[in-house]
Amino acid sequence: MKKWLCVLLSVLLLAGILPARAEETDAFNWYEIFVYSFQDSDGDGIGDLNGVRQRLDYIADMGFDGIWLMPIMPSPSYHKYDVTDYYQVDPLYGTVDDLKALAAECHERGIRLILDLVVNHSSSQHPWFLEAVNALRKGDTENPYIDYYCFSREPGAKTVPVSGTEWYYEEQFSGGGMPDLNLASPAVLEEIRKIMDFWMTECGVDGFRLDAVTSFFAGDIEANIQCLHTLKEMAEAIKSGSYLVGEAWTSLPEIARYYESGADSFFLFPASQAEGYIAQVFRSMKPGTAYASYLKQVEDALPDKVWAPFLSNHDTGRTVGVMQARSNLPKLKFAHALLNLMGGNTFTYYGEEIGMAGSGADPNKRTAMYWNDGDMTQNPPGVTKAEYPYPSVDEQLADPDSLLNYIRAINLLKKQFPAIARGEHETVLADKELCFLGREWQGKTIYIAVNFSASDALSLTLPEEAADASLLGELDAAGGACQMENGVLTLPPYGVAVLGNP
Ligand SMILES: [Ca+2]
Ligand SMILES: [Ca+2]
Repeated sequence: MKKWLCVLLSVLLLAGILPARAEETDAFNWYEIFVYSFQDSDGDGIGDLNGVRQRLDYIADMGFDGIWLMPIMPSPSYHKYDVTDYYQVDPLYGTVDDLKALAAECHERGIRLILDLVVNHSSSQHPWFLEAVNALRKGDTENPYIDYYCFSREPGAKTVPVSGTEWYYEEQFSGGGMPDLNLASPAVLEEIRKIMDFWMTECGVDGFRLDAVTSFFAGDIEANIQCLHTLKEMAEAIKSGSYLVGEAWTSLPEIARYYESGADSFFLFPASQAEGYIAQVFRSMKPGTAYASYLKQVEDALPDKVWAPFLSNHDTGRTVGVMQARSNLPKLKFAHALLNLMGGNTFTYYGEEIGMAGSGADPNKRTAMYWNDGDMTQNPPGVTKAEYPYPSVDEQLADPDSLLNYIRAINLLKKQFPAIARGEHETVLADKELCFLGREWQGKTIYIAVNFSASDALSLTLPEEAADASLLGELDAAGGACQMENGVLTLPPYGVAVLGNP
């Protein structure tokens, strides 16, 4: 670049006219996609990578700035959490070139793209495993692939016999088709490094969602943390600013320990599902106090960390059921607001933005995206129930009061005020049905006021530190509007106000 242009750009950056590079690549509104059920591009009825690419304008317009694709590598299963080739795209979904094109078009829209990386186990059809088993059957215990898996001569609680031998192999996830990889093996770690290098360097992806990290070394959290530390170092050496988010399906104190690995984020499981923070807030007699208390617990456990809250994912019941909100649109909207106002990197599972239902058997949680009655994929095998309590994407796009447009407004508000996602949290006031929260970021504080009442407007005199703040944005889940008069803020039922000095 010409020197004068560098100087000009630096001046513009300093003057705040151009966004800083770090902000450009930062993403906090993530969207989880099950490719099979999202969008078909070639008429076979099954979603594919080119289908995702066709929907990028929709995803970007919704204010999502990150995409997590559930597994796309070749696999004998419909869910693809058992990989047979770590360097290919399953032909059902397309090709490696399709993935490259998708990554490039994501980046054109300022969207980061991460892939599901499943390395706790492979498929039992993976050539590594086939060769290892073959060698054991021949009595060739020197074969290097034997060390890729956890073989032993002793049966255990999570072992499967290797037929025709006296050996067993470890398998944390039942069924006989997903042997656990030996992550203590330097050769396996080097394989994982090469796999990450391929997808990030060759294909342009920005990082990975790491599946099942608590099972890496089952029951040994220290070993899991060490392994994740190694993976993060590898990822960072391949691509500076890579993003790794781990699936540690466990308690808050254990999740806090996992951050010692240096991996960027871990999903905040305690916020999700029927017993999680958000659902508990709705059950509480003092929802304002309860919400502030959960936020403080998270902040105290994970200081300066980027947590990754979500309401539902492909393994859990969908939010509309969890919140019992099939005929309570304001409640469903407000649940999504409370999730997003937690800060960090929020993950929204596809279809949540239109209130899709799904519970029970896994396939029922992974049904076809409801774009409109004429434009849907087929459902994955095993679906016994596909329910859509709320209208299609196309109908909700046209309705300013829809759930979809409410979630879009949340995402855009967060992009407008990064302090919501990135700021340091402070509870200024927490009352039975009111919260007044501060978020300090880059030397400025914004305030978030929340009315937890489903039926009543509530007023509060702005606390002293926020006395000069003006209303910058709002979210009204139940209709109505926020009002500011003589330092008194009035919030409609389920109302959220963002205040500060512009
Ligand atoms: Ca297709
Ligand atoms: Ca394991």
